[in-house]
Amino acid sequence: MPELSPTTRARLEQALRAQRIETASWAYANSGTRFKVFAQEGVPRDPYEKIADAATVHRFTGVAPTVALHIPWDRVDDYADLARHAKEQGVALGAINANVFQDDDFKLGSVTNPDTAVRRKAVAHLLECVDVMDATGSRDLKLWFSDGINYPGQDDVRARQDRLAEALRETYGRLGGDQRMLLEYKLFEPAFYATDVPDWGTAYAHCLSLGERAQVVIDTGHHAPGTNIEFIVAVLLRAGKLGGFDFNSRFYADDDLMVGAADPFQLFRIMHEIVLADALRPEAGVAFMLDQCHNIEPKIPAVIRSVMNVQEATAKALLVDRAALRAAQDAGDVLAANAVLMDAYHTDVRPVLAELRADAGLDPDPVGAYARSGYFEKIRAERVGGQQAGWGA
Ligand code: RM4
Ligand code: MN
Repeated sequence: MPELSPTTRARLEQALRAQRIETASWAYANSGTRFKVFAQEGVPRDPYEKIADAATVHRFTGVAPTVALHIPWDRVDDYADLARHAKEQGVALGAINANVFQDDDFKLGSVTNPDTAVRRKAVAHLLECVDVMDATGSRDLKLWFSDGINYPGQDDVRARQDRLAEALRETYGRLGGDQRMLLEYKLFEPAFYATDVPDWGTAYAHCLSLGERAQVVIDTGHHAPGTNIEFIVAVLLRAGKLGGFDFNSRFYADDDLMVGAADPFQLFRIMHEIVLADALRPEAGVAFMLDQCHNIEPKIPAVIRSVMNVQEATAKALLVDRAALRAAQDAGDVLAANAVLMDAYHTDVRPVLAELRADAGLDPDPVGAYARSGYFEKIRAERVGGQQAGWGA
């Protein structure tokens, strides 16, 4: 890597120290495909143990101080106690993810179901999630709906949008203080013909009519192949409607693989838009969350690796020479402008990231440090008996 100027190094250091990446409780649990869940040793048996694993990731990376919960997977009797446990472990509870996709009643939809009683049940769950947020001190309610239809004519598409709008409005009205609603979209699956929130445009339209604290969340795995996700990032940032990301990578569908594994260049292009809009700062309100499942690889080191992948893409985006880029763009110099971006992308930022970690009192090699720490041996020995956590599909 070429020697960085002291100003560039300082800029990198400041931005990367401030960056926050939220991990997901379900990433530490057993997961799989509809064909098989391969259980792993040492997997948490309850939300308390998931939080301990998330705290371990934070201990080695220094930039993952919150963990998202999924309700009911992480249901406990006393959420304030869970928040206290998190604090003791050195982390805090992050976004609360609602789950209205695993109940028989929701076969034909949750908040868009034609049956009023089912819709009430779905909304009651969303409101329960806001109660959880009150107890945990979480800022964000993250909503993903599996709702949709499999066959043309199965239900009235516009009526379903009306029902969705009504449910969102009631839930939005229940938010207090600085709590936010993050609405996620997904092209297809489990609904195959028409999903009720299939794309950023639909999510954006609902958020726009709800108000300021309703924002769109981009799950990077939820698009058609070839979708220009960074364009969506730029448009939502411009509109002040980008609430956050669910990061992961995909080769084919919603693969939920480690972020930056399938397409690190795409992750760089996304982070470039973030840096251009000065939206990396936590105050900008863009939540950087991981939404991944580690089906065949060991989970904790996979989450550590994912956090590092986001940091690497961010560091490269921070290295883009913005003055040179602007000059080339203004001059209409297509090749020079593209070269500025590619120069940054091709820079090996791993050495500087290792240095910055060492400066911050961390081990420069988080994956190695985790392996040497004995944490896995400890949880493997301790977590025997009981029921391993899983996502219960
Ligand atoms: C969904 C969506 C949600 C996540 C669940 C596990 O596809 O991405 O964000 O909570 O999966
Ligand atoms: Mn997601």
